[in-house]
Amino acid sequence: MKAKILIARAVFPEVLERLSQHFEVEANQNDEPWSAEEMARRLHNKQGLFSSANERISAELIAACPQLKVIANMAVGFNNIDLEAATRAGIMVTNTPDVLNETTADFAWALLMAAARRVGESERWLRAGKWQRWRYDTFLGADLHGATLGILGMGRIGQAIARRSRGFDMQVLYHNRTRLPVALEAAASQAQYVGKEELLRRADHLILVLPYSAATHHAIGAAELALMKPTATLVNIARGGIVDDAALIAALRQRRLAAAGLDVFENEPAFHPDFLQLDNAVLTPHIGSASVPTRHAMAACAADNLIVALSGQIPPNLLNPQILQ
Ligand code: 8YV
Repeated sequence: MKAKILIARAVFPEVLERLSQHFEVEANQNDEPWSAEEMARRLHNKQGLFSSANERISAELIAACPQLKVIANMAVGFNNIDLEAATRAGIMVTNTPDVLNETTADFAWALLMAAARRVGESERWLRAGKWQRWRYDTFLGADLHGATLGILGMGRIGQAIARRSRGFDMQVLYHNRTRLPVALEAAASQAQYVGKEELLRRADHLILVLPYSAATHHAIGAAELALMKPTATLVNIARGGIVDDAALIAALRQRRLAAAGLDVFENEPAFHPDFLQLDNAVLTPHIGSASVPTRHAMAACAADNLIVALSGQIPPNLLNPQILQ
């Protein structure tokens, strides 16, 4: 008898087809928003869940689904899942690391360049028909080449971002929970480990790539923003909640910070409306991993994890191996 799975969100047709060969599937190809109750009702007789990072998999939901064995999250981040509750319930949880490193690093650079060189703002101005004549001081921005790049959170995506800085002759500083081995620092464009305060003070451009947890909530708030250079650019491609958005809006409005490139927001997609008033913020709707090959790779990776785990084997990207003991 085939195991039963729930796919919480719309997926590529080939993923649905592949999963249907292995499982009895309840899908959501219309991408309907489900309340927590609806999710619990649909999941309670299922052994597997294919989720995105947008579904809250709480301890209550887990308790309401005693047959659940595997949660395969199609994201590298898994702060949407109560991992401890899943582990206590003996549920395997998997994510999709590595396949998105390079694409997400590319996008961090896209946001950094757009924010520092005022691409969004100048394009809106051009489209509004305001380009009448050249002026020496039109849309002057900050240079990237030769500048100091700060990276907060130096995991695999952070290192991929650092590698790209070579072409811009940048000095790379980073802060992380733990210092990288020297060989990895060398590969990451000779990145230099510094304390968080020093990073904030010295970076000409700062990119946030750390995972979200209670410990990193508002890691960048008013006090941290006050340490940054007024000419600096801040980029967040990690998670909403790492930055105190109200404090960032105040800093951008008062030009205590030159610019920001933001792909993630507190309470997204219902982000703080005041961002829309800020010309010096480049805003994108959480698309860091959204290239055609990478989204296909992420979906295939999550499907692999689910198929392997429900066949009784250890899936490649198991986040809670302690449940195997
Ligand atoms: C996902 C992400 O697209 O992988 C992550 O952690 O933030 C993105 O790549 C998004 O979370 C949807 O699952």
